[in-house]
Amino acid sequence: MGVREQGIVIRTLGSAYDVQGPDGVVRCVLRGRLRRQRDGPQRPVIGDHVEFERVSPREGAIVAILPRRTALVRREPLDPSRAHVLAANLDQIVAVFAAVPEPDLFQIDRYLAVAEANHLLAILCMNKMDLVEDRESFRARFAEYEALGYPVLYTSAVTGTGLEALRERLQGKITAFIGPSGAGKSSLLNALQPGLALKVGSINPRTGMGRHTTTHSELIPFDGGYLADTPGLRDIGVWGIPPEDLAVCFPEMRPYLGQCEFSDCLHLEEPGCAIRRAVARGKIRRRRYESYQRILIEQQVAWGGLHE
Ligand SMILES: Nc1nc2c(ncn2[C@@H]2O[C@H](COP(=O)(O)OP(=O)(O)OP(=O)(O)O)[C@@H](O)[C@H]2O)c(=O)[nH]1
Ligand SMILES: [Mg+2]
Ligand SMILES: [Zn+2]
Repeated sequence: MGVREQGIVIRTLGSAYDVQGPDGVVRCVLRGRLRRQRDGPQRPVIGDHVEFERVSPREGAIVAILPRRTALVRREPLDPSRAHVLAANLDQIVAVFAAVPEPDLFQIDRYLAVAEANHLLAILCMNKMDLVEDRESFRARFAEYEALGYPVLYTSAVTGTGLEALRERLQGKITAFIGPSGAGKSSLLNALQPGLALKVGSINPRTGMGRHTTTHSELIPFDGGYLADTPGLRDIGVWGIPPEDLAVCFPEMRPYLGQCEFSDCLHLEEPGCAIRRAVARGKIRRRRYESYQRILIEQQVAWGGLHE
């Protein structure tokens, strides 16, 4: 047995992992038991604190993953009954969307719900503001998220608009940039950290979508913390919380929880539902409630109808 050292996984490269050790980066493979369950929940992800043993000055093997303080987990799109851990030990996420074409609010709600389900702070970032003509009315459409307590930042990686406000939120924190392909996550990181030179992709002119340029997650030391660039997600789903707890992921619903006639109310068709009453009275936005319903239904489909 060699000497065990500790480090943090900063890059995942298929079967290899770059671990920031006490004296620099060590490229590691997985050893033994960890290797056999490489695709399971115990696969190292960026942000993981690990124990490793060196085989040469710059090469080693990960022998253990230390307990995770937090994990950003989403449902696996191809196998919704499985979890996919994107990053460990994060403090917060920045959910990046392109302002043009205008983002789908239901999609934004899903990202926010995933952050809430993982106990992570969420910041919304509307990027490509240089392409927006009427900025004032654009901003007005996202004011509802500020009212819910989510900071909303308006940025341009091209002109530098909003980067100072973004930078302030990142200081000393471990932050993952997540969002659809082509939203400009890598571009924003490049703009924040000159010299970084992360690869940036083109947009498919027909679909307006990105081309999945970033293929590996990476942690970049930044201002006393770390930034994580991540590959664009085709979709994101809430994982790991039972359907009856989904309403907790909607901050505006929390004041009404525990007030429904039935204690196991899912706030759908049940009589005496305090959430639906709040929607009817305009205390909860109908669109957000619809988001709740959609996510709940997806969750139930994913779990094969948990409540049948
Ligand atoms: N006009 C404009 N274009 C931008 C901005 N930010 C990024 N882009 C462009 O959008 C395209 C995609 O940018 P990326 O940074 O690769 O997007 P990404 O979110 O990292 O995409 P994936 O790695 O595929 O997930 C590139 O052509 C960028 O030049 C912006 O603020 N304004
Ligand atoms: Mg990228
Ligand atoms: Zn209810």
